[in-house]
Amino acid sequence: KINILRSGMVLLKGYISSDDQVNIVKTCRDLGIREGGFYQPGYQDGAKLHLKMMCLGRNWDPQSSGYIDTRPIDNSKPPEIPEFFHDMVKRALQDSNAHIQKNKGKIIPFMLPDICIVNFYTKTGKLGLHQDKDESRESLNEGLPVVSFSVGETAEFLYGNDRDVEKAERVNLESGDVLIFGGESRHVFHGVPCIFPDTAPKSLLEATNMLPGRLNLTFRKY
Ligand code: MD3
Ligand code: FE
Repeated sequence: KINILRSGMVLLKGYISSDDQVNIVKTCRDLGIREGGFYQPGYQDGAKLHLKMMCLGRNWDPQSSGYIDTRPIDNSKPPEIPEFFHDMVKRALQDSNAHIQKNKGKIIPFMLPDICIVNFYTKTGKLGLHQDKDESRESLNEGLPVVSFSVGETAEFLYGNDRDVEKAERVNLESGDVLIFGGESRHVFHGVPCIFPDTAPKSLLEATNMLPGRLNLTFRKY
C-alpha cells in the first residue's frame, strides 16, 4: 500500500517483507558490535540523544553536525553499507516513482546512498523536531531523497513546515514501513516523540531475539 502524503513524501506501508525485516535486524546487530558500531551520541552542548546510533558508509557526527570519515569519539571507520540494503533502497524508490507517475505527481530524483544512519530506540527513545541540513548543498538543492526503513516497535512520527509540534501532522511508522522524503519535502521538520511499547511483530521477536525497541535506517547521499 503506497500513500503520497505530500509532494515528495511517500509512505510505503508494510513494504519490507518479514524475512527482510529479520535480515535487517540480524545485519544491524552484527555490524553494531564491530568497529564503528552502536554508541550513544551527544550534541555539542553535552545533551545525549535518546537513542543508540551507528553510521554505515560514512559517519555523521552530531557534535560537529558534519560528515566525516572517522568518528571522533573512538577514531573508528564506519562499516560498509551491505549490498542488499542498496537493492532495497533502489526498489523502494522505483516503486514510489511508478506510483507517483500513475498519479501524475512530481518524480523523486534517484539517489544512490553513501551513508546510512541506523538509530535504535528503546522504549524511552525519542528525537525532537529537526531538519536534516547537513548533507551537501548539491544533495539538498536537488532534493535528493532520504529513504527510511522502520523495523520493530511502532513510532509516532511528526512532520510539518515549522518547529511547532501543535501544527505538525502525525503518522505511525510500523515495522516494515518505508518512508521517503524527497523534492519539496526534503526540508520539512520531523521528529519521533515516542515509541509505542510491545508493538513489534511477534514473529520478528521470535526470529531475532531482539530487545524491545525500534530500528530506523535512513539512507542519504552526502
Ligand atoms: C524528512 N530519523 O535520522 S525517519 C533522522 O525515525 C531521523 O529515526 C527519524 O529523523 C527516525 O534524521 C525519522 C524519517 C525521516 C528521515 C530523514 C528525513 C524523515 C526525513 C530527512 C528530511 C526530511
Ligand atoms: Fe531527521
